[in-house]
Amino acid sequence: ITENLALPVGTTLDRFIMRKQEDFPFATGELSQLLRDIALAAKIVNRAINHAGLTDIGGAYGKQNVQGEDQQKLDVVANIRFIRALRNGGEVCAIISEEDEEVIQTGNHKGKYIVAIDPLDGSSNIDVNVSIGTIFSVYRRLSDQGCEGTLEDCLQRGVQQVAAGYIIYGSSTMLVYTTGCGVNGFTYETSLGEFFLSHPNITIPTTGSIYSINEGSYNQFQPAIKQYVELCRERNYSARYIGSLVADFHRNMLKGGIYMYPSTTKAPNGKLRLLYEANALAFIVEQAGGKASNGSERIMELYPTDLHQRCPLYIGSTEMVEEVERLLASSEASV
Ligand code: P6P
Repeated sequence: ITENLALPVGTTLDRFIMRKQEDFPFATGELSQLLRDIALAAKIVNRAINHAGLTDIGGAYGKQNVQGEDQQKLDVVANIRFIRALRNGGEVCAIISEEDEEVIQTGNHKGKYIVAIDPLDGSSNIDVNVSIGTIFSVYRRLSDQGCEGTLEDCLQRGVQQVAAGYIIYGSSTMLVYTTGCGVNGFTYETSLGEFFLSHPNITIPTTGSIYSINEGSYNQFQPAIKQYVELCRERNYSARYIGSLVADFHRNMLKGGIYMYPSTTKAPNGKLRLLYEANALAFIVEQAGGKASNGSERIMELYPTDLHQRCPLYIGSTEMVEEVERLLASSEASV
């Protein structure tokens, strides 16, 4: 497919999707419609987040999700909004959500696609007005149309993704996504209710001087990770850790850097989930020229066995991720 044709900054998301669809001669428009459905839900969630301080929609919901984490009211609202938009859009037969233990069947048995989504990551930051995000992956179903989505449809490797993206609800709200032909960022203009192309062809610098990791867990890190953190300090890198994956990831995408959520003694497989966090960001970062690893393997080649499985995540500028992989490998070798 032709490389990313330069479209003028300021193109609306709708026009951009339509234009890109023309590049795929056999496209029939379902994926385009799915992306529009996600953008619609993003606008609705954005409005709820912006009013959180003024309505009773902030704070804890009073229940825990499948991860045992306290659900925030906005977690529940975001989950409902994205599921409803995807169900009504008709293109998706099944959804995996961080907020639901089981696969969510949409009833769209003719739907060609599966979506894995973290509807609102970092939501504990809402009440303190820190940027948060939505992360999503799109897969083509493996099973025949005409029936429910299967577990096999949902447990696909990241290399099978047909699209992935995130929405960052920050100082401005942006939708950043890829369909495998580069990464493009759209900024939301609330007065018009439109996303406009603002960051065409995002590429991540091959190296950087920003490292994102929760150094509060330093004593739980493997020796190689402690060694890498020491190196960052010696090199006077900037430590930037917001506690909100999408916000840290987005900054590192634009400026260069590495985000790390390693295996710790408390969380041997790390904290982040493969299906609706690591794989989506891995697809995006690779399309932007970066790298995503679990420390020894490419994230997108990991074989999922559980909807909510976790994996260590090292993601960002290629040279930085590769240095961590080398340190981990030599530490393994010396054991
Ligand atoms: P910790 C938020 O809960 C999240 O999933 C990511 O957004 C964030 O980077 C990470 O967890 C923070 O986890 O253990 O450092 O507080």
